[in-house]
Amino acid sequence: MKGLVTKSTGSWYYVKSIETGEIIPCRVRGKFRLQNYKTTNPVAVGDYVEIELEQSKTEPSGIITFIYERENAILRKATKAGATYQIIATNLDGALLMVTPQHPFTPMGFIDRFLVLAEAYNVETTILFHKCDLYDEKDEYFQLLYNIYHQIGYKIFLTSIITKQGIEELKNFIKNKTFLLVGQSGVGKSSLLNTMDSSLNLKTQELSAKYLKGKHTTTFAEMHFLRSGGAIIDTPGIKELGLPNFQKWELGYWFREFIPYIKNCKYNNCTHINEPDCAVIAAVKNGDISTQRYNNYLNILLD
Ligand SMILES: Nc1nc2c(ncn2[C@@H]2O[C@H](COP(=O)(O)OP(=O)(O)OP(=O)(O)O)[C@@H](O)[C@H]2O)c(=O)[nH]1
Ligand SMILES: [Zn+2]
Repeated sequence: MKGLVTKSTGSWYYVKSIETGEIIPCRVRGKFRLQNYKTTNPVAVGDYVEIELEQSKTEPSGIITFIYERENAILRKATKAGATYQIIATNLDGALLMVTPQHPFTPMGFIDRFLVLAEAYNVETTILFHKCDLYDEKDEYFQLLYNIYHQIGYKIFLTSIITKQGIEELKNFIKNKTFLLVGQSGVGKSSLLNTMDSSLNLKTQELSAKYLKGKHTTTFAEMHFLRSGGAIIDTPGIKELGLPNFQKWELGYWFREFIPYIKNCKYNNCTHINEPDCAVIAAVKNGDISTQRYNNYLNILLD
């Protein structure tokens, strides 16, 4: 029976039957696990799988026997040094990165790290400037971020659950697609989902001491189906995003506005740090590439 993995809790996977829509808790066969030794989880939310129902049980449950080929996957390093990865989600049409210039402040470093991760896995990111009821369009930091990311071609929505700005447009955008939803703890992920579909009834946290301590109300990645169509994979308050291991010269290709310049660098393995005749550095100097983006490039490169 074919199904879609909608939630994982470590050892159990919740699989939605394609035919009936029923959700069946499933386990993975031990042997199967070993074949995927490089990742901590063999199956992830977003995977299409074949399952066998277990007849003996009174409660329906199943065993995952096969994973269909993935169109894409976003992984993160399970440990900082190690070569083990955790699959966050698979088969994505895109990612929605929630950003709040304030309450909480979203550092540009956080934004760029996620954008690089998504570029590395070939997943298109759309940026949501959320809680837009809390700042006006003249807010300096908002303007800085908006101008930078708009100019380099990221699609942007301004959203608010208070004024409902952007909500209908976003629902239309999501229709028939599956997106990963990402943002710092307290940015409003659960609230936004509840506003797009009140039947979801997700737990939210009030912006209080609770969030200042960095507690998370969400713990496991889970796919939510919106009544208006499409699906969102909510992620546990992702604190750290380990990038995949990469060659130094590769990173520039994940800063999309660097790409047209890279071919004009003198060395074809240029890392754009201090090489002679580097076209990227020249573009930063004459203002064609944002200094902030370039600094974040260096931060990631020299991590
Ligand atoms: N003013 C304003 N507040 C919002 C908006 N969206 C969410 N909030 C508030 O922001 C706080 C955090 O929202 P949550 O939805 O719990 O945030 P979260 O991203 O799911 O947080 P984690 O579960 O920790 O990852 C809550 O107090 C919400 O009421 C908005 O558009 N405007
Ligand atoms: Zn260069």
